[in-house]
Formats: sequence, C-alpha cells, structure tokens
Amino acid sequence: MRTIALLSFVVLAFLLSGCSSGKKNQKSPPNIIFIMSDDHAYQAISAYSDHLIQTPNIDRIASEGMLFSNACVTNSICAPSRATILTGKHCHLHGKIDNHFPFDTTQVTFPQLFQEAGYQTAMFGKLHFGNNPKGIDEFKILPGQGQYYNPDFITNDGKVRIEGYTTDVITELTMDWMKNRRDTEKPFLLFYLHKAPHRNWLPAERHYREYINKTFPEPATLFDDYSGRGSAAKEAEMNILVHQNWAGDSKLYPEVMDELGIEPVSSWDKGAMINALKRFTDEQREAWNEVYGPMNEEFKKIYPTMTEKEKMRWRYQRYMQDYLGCIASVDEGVGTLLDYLDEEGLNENTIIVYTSDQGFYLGEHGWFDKRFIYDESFKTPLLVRWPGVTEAGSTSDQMVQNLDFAQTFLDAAGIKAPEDMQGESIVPLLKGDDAQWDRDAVYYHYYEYPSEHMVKRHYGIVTREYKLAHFYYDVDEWELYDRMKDPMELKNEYDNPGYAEVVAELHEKLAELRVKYLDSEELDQQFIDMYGQ
Ligand code: SGN
Ligand code: CA
Repeated sequence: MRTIALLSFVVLAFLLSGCSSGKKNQKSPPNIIFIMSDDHAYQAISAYSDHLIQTPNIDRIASEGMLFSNACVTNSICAPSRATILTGKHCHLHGKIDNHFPFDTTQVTFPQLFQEAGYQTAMFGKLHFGNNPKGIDEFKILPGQGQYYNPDFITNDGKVRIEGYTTDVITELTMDWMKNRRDTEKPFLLFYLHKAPHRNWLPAERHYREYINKTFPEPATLFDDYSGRGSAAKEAEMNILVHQNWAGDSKLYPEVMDELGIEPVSSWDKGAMINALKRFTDEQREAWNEVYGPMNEEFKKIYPTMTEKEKMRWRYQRYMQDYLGCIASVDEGVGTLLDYLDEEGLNENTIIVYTSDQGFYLGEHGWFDKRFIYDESFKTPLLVRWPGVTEAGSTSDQMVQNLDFAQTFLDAAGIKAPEDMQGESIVPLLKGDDAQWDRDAVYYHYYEYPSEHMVKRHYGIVTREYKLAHFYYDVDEWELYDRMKDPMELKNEYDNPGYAEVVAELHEKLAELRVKYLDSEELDQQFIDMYGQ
C-alpha cells in the first residue's frame, strides 16, 4: 500500500513538473522597460553613427535586438510626443497639441490598461506632459522640465528634493525600485525617463573635463543660409550662433559677457545660468568653476579677434561638449540597468525599449532644438531588445512612429487595445515579419507657433521617397523634398515642374491621411482660435 502511495506521489510529482515546464514554454506576460530620454538625437547614438560619441550600453540594446532606422514622431516636441505615446493617438485627439495646451484627461493611457490587467507599474524621471500619470502604482517625476542638479520630484504622496545629478538620481530611483520594492511575482511595466540631454545641457561633474576638451566634427550644413527653402526655415529662431544663450547655453559667466560687451540673446540668457548654479551645493559649484572658469578665461583671450564664422564654430563645439557630456551619463545609467537584468536573469522575458521624445538638431542647418518635419527632428532613435523573439543585431527600416508604442506594448502583453487608438502594433516587425506591414506613409502635425524658436505651424506626409509639408497660419507655403536625391533637405522642389506628378499624388495621399486620422482644417482653425486663451 505504502509503495503504491509513494509511486503515485512520484508520478504526480513528475506530471506536475512536466506541467510546470509546459507552462514555462507558454511564457508569462513579458516585463516591459520603456527608457526614454529627452531630446536625444539619433546622431548621438553610436549604433546609428559613431562620429560624435560612443554609447556602448545603449548600443547593446540594438546589438542584442533591433534598431529602427526610420522611427519618427507625429509632432516633434516634448509634451505632445509624450501624450501621443501614452494614448496611441495623434495630438489633435488627445488635446496636447503643444507644450502649453491641456491634455484631455478623459483619454485612456496605456499604463491604466496594464494596471487593470494585473501588471505592476512604476515611473521614474521626466514625464512632462502637464499631468501626473494615471495607472502608475509608484512614481517619482520631475515637475515640468525638472532640474539637472539636486532635483525636486513629484511623488504619489508629495514632493521631495534629492541631492545629486539628475540622470544619476533617476537611475538610482529606478534601480531601487527594481531591487527593493518590486513584487517579483508579478510582471512589470517600468518607465525610466531621462531629463538629459535637454537644454541647458549640464553634464555630470565626472564628465566636465573630458568633454570640454573634445573637438567634434562639424555637420556639412553648419553654415546653412536657408536658401532653397521657404520662410519657415529662414525665420526659425534655432541658430546656434544667433539664438543660443551665451550664458545659459554656452556657459559664459555673466560678468565675462559684460566685460566683452556681449549682449544677452534672450531675457533669460544670464538668468538661465545664474538659476542653474543657484541649485548647486558649494562643492558642486567649485567643481564647475574649476573647469568652466578656465574655459571662460580662454574665451576672453580669443573673442576680440574672432570672425562670425569662428564664433559659430566655437559655439557649436561648446554646445556639443555639454550636450554629449550629458549623454555619457545616460549611457552609463542604461548600462547599470542592463547589467542588473543580466545578473538577475531577468533578460529572458523583458522587452527593453530605448527612444527619445523626438529627434534634435546637432548643428545641422546651423540649428539646435527640434519642431520641424525635417529629418533630424522628425526622426527619433528606437532600439528594442526582446530576447527569444527579436533577432539579435537586426534592423528595420519601416516607418514606425511614437504613435505605435501603446498598441505594441498592449499586443506584447496580450492586452486588448482600445479601438480608437490610431497606431499599429510593431510586434510583427519585432518578430522579423514584415509581410503584413503595409504602411507606406506617415502623418505629421506641428502647432506651437508663435512661440519660442518661432517654427511655423505645419502638417505633412512623409513617404520613403518624399516629404510634402504645408506651412500655414501666417503663411500658406508648401514644401516638397526628394528624400533620395536630397537627403539633407536643402531644396524645396514643390514648384519644380519635374515633380508635378509626385506633388499631385502626395496631395491626394495627404488628404486621405487627414481623413483617416480625423484631422481637418476645421480643427486647425479651432486650435488657432483657442491658442493663448
Ligand atoms: C525650453 C527650452 C527650449 C525648448 C523648450 C521645449 N528653452 O523652453 O529651447 O524648445 O523648452 O522643449 S530653455 O532656455 O528654457 O531651456 S521640450 O523638450 O520640453 O519640448
Ligand atoms: Ca523633448
């Protein structure tokens, strides 16, 4: 009798173990880590191009997963992009058409659906879309743009100020949650959101010296005169020489500006620097002065004889030194997280996404900032690792958008996406299956005008070959770029008779896209009427 009982126990145990390994094969829902930095240009990720900086940790996501070479946004500016990511909708539907318009808080955001489905959800860093996140169990987010040094955070229960360098602090908060507060029995959705490398580009102390001594290659269009394009490019206030703050951006001391007779570029030029340094501790300020003091002294010597071209070159180098210095810390933070996933064996069932809220100009066309439908701001980095699903070292040149993230994550987690989301899941692409992906054009719409940087309102259509954009509000101008022949987008071909057929076809397609995505002239006018109210 005893033998039989023992035997049946062994059989049961065997069956159970068989069952549980069967379960393993079915796989539990994947964890998702969404890493997004602010204004991180793809030109500054070595997986895309290594002419400016090495980002070995971010690159790992691509070498162990997929790199998207044609990922783009629907509206190249911070809060609208974030609201689009969260809702899976174009800006005219979620309401956050620019950094100032209110988000329609009745909209469903995808973390809510994850929370309802039993995921644990957490968010650390810069959210910046005007509201606290919904559907997040635990969050610590920067108020608005946040600060680079000793930042304040809004949390589920009040505000805290944390001493340190923002990028490192955000990494520490994320790691602390991963290591100490996460329920290891549940799948998770984690947002790890960097402020860096947003303006005014303050690197971590440990990177000051290395980056301030570097010289970076200049882009071919640094001295662009904007001929060949319409009034929007000419009137935009994004030129490094003309529109960057001397103190706030190039990090001249206000007294050095006075001594050299340099006029502030904006009303907040000196204030941006003074206010940033006010937040520093004495030690932090000392470390800053040790490196930025000699740079100011050196500039005093060379400034009086500098030509305008030399000033542009100097300002471009200053810009790159600080911008890329900020990215060095982001890359280190990503490395810390990836190493931890390795150590804990969490790799297997975790999707990691690295992206930015939009692209950015690193001196192309003489510019900084973003906003335009032109490539450097329209495109955004996107690297995805999904072990066992996505082939390591693969690339996709499909035109995917930030609009697609919500549906992609829901699809990966097996959660039903609401019918009114407007993107498409890129899970098939991640599986290496392009067969059903039939998108051949994307829609873009930028609204924030008149405003900082003065980039005119425009909407447009982008295909692999062409870009057609309509600038409106105080102008009525169309631009067409031949992306194959003119990748730097220097010549508007709209009035070239040789492109008449292309123009007609794109007009038709653009009208179709406006209908498909429920955008219209009535809405354009409505947003104009509401602007500034
Ligand atoms: C700040 C910056 C701008 C930037 C906007 C929007 N000026 O106002 O250069 O375009 O943010 O950026 S600053 O002198 O205050 O830094 S966004 O990423 O939030 O859209
Ligand atoms: Ca941004």
